Amino acid sequence: MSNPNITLILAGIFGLFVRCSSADPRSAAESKPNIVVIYLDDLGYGDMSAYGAKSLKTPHMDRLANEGVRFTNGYASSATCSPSRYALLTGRYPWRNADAKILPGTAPLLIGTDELTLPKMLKEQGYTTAVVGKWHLGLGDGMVDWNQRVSPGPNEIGFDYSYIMAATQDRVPTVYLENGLVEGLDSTDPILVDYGKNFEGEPTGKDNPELLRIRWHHGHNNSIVNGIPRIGYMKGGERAKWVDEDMADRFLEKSKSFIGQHADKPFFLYYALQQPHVPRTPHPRFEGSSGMGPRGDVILEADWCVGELLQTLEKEGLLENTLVIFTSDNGPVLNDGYYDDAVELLGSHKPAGPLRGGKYSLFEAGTRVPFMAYWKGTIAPKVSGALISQIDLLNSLAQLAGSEYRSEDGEELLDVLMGKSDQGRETLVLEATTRTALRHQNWVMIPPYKGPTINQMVNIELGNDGDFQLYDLDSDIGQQRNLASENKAKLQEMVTLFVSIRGDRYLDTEALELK
Ligand code: NG6
Ligand code: CA
Repeated sequence: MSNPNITLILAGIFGLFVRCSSADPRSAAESKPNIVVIYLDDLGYGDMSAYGAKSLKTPHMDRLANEGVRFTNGYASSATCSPSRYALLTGRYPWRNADAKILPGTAPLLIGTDELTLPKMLKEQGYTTAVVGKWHLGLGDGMVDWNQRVSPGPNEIGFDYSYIMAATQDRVPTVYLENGLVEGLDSTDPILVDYGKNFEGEPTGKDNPELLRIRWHHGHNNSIVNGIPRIGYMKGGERAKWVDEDMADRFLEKSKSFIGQHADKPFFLYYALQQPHVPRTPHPRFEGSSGMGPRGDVILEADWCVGELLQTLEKEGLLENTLVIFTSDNGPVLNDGYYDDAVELLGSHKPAGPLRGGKYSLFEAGTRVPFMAYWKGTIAPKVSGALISQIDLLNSLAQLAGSEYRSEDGEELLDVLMGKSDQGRETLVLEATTRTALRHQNWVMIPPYKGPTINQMVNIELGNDGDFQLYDLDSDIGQQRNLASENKAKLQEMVTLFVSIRGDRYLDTEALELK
């Protein structure tokens, strides 16, 4: 054995052996389940039949709910979109980031390229990662030239593949970006975007009502694209503009092909559907399908998309090796700025179910949303009352993927997600448009907030009150009985806990002093 060549060869063979065994991150990764997060936009707690809707039938979403774990205390971290998405991807409370508010289409990327993210964590564990759908987390540095590659964006915070709309369906630019490049861009017709002022000679929703096929109710009166007035001004990019009615099919197609291309290795797909956010533009196949107008129709369209996605997983033989999580970024709203009959044709449907409030609200309907975990053959059907937030997904999925990364605010709730434990969170800070409240066990405390009690435009109770509010959700899920003056001891306990989490910045504000 003194021959140095033989020693080298043996060392090489031994090295190969070690690499092929459990130390090889690739082979370890290959046994990991795929992860799909299906994220709806403004779907309410009561919008699915599995959560009690009677006049909407959502069989595909229901399949996830009825054959998986259906959470009754599952929360988005905020009652609006960008903050919830920020928390979903970083595991951090959005109120820690002062910029985590509803973003214009020109906002810079909200997540630092050096921050820990869900896709980054999974990528390190051997996953191929993709986001398809609504982004709304800002792009670039705030001075984006839409005619060049837009960066940093999803690809710079951990996604191998991205196919997104930059902000929302009601905000410009109304184009898709694939890996940072506007799809279908014609260099002779460059895209210009401005949220401050219009481009000379361009029609607007405000001044050109004759060009509109959907009328605006509040806001949404800037540039007109496809006969729909939007938020923000845009010029150029004619060929690249999306067709609103095709958006659902487009996102589905991209998701399916990503799955098809990565069926043999672990993947993470963040499928962020645009429904039922405004403007509600169902494909003609779904027009009139709900009898509830466009809002109901796009929920049925989204349900169909979920069915198609599941069928793709099934066809690829992946259903038994894929954890599917389904949830929504915030609660429901009917009139969110367009005349689309959402209020008029609602009938007896209750988008928030038994909950009070809606999108933008600190009451429960703002953040408590449908939340399900489905994994054929691994997760047994169950209804779980455990308290869980989207903020916990990063840490819980890190447990699943074998990563040691943990975010600051998330908890490790893999067993809860898998239906093996009912020990969810004890405490959760709720957020709505930068206001915060506290849920602890079955109690909710909302500190005093000035400001309107109702947003008259959307007709939603915001949760504001000059006094403290305290609710016992066990006996009063609809938050009808404020127990703050009756149960001072519990109120004090909740305020103390709230301040211990939110820091002492509220301690010296008059509003938070107990009366
Ligand atoms: C609001 C818009 C609303 C919606 C929301 C964002 C107006 C008057 N209202 O400012 O229509 O776009 O922002 O929704 O412009 S979210 O789900 O993306 O948070
Ligand atoms: Ca939303």
